[in-house]
Amino acid sequence: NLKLLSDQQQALVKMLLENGQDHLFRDWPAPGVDDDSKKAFFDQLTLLDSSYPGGLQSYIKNAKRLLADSKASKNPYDGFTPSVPTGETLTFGDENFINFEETGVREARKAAFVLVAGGLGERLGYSGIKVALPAETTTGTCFIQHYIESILALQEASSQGESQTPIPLVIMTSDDTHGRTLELLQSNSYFGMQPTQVTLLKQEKVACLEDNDARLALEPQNKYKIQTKPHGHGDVHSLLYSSGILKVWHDAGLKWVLFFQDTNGLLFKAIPAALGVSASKQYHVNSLAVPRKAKEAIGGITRLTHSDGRSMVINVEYNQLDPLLRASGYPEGDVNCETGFSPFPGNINQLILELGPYIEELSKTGGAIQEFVNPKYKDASKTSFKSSTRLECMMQDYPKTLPPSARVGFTVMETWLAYAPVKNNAEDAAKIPKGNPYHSATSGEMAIYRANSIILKKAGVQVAEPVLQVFNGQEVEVWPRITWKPKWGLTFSRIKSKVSGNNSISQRSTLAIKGKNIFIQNLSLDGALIIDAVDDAEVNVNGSVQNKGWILETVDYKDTKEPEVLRIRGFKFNKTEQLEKKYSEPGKFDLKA
Ligand code: UGB
Repeated sequence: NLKLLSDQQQALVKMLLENGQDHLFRDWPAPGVDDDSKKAFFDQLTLLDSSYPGGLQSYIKNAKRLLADSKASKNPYDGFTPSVPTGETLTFGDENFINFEETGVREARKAAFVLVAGGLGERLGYSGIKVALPAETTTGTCFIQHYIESILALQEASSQGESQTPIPLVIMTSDDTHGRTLELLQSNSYFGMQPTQVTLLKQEKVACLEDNDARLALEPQNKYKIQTKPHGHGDVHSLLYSSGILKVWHDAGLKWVLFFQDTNGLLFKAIPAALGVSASKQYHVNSLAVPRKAKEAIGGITRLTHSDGRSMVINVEYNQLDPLLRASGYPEGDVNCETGFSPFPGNINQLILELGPYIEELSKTGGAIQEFVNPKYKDASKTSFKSSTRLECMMQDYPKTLPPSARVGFTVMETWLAYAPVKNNAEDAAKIPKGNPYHSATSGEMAIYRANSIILKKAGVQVAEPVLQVFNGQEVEVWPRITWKPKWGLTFSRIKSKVSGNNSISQRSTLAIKGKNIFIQNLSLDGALIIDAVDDAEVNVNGSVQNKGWILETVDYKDTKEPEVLRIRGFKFNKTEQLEKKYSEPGKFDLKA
């Protein structure tokens, strides 16, 4: 049979046989039978081999080592002592914050963005891809549109009047998300980006393992197919490296790579300042973080110091942080300190890497990230698994291989400003104890209104206090439904420059600002106001707007008559009455209500 194979495939088979994988070929019929299936099998092997740094041989070797460590209950943090790291803590709107924002905007012309969007979001249980989900339903803007418009706004602001250089965006997809992501972009003209500005890199799954000897697992009903599962968001590093795009960016003079996740509608409010911190502190790695309640299900940024002298600032996943602390002289584990928060800031998986040192590191590692394995054993003997397992890796583990000379820092931002992901379905979110973040579509949308309201308050607008309401069993603050396009309010100083005089917004109001040069001057809003304008139109808004507005109504997540995007958030807007103005021509206009 081997004669039918290419040299590369022959070498692969030989390697597999030498590495304890003969079971893969054991039940094969004679040559001439099932040849198409056999060919497909070799194609799959070739793909698995080429998409893992070091190939399948490395995968099997790493798996054997990690499975042996797991069987021996070896703690990956053995020898490490955790301590609270020091980093930059920012307060929105103060002078320091504004300075960092301005630096960040200038640096953005040397930035590239990488969105990891290969995850299906099992916890959320939404039937579509997560980036297609509306971040808020006042305008219906989906996450990917919001992200792209934010990057375009940064691109414009950073060009400072000169011709704009496109900021590149890479989106990591997977088989689960690739087709639908591409289609969403194409059918919406890339939401205003040039198609060449966007690169989709698809991560491949990795082979499943059926036992402690790292034997690759076959599909139960198909002996010509290896079972595969996602390897995790850590794949982004090897994909970027092998695609060659990092070198292209470096040659083009770029300096920063910003990684972000699929459903955080607040993130870009934190990006300019965080990039400013990276540039000012010359951080090779800057992780964005938020204050974190002890035991909250997000990783904690921790300094780990090894008895051999090694030291690193790294994310420790929440399920490992508590046991690590207990084993290291903190008998109570992960507990809140006098601030009411854990002293270990919460990782929001937003990383800013300096491109030069990043490429240097990846050329040593090929982008391989320290992995872990999490087998579900049948019993305490740990000799067999309930179901097959696989190796996994996380993008935030990148600093683990860095030399001690690397400048690894972090930036803590207020949660209301920076972090409101949509990860949990309604039922699970409702079980989260009050006071802890729900991380649901409900809380994610309400967080956007809260952030925008707080920002406008800080800019001098009288914004009514929120009311508490329960949707899908989750109690949330309901602020006026204020939204704006990123090009209107990219940074606090830009927002302040657009707001003047005496302005007030009542709690039941809706305000959607869809244009760039819309100036809010002496507006009293009690109802709904929607303003759209082309970039060359300058609109001055004043007067009193009073109408029935958009009424917030509850939706039961079990009510299948309602669309899924509304059911998962538990509310919808009854658009009863609004003042809606659209300015499609350039010029100077007064909107006098
Ligand atoms: N993702 C991929 O692109 N590929 C994959 O194979 C898997 C995921 P989850 P997770 O912000 O609260 C992370 O599933 O992994 C993308 C951090 O590890 O939403 O449970 C996926 O599309 C944790 O430290 O999160 O937890 C999504 O965009 C904490 O910070 C992203 O990766 C936590 O996020 C994250 O995937 C958090």
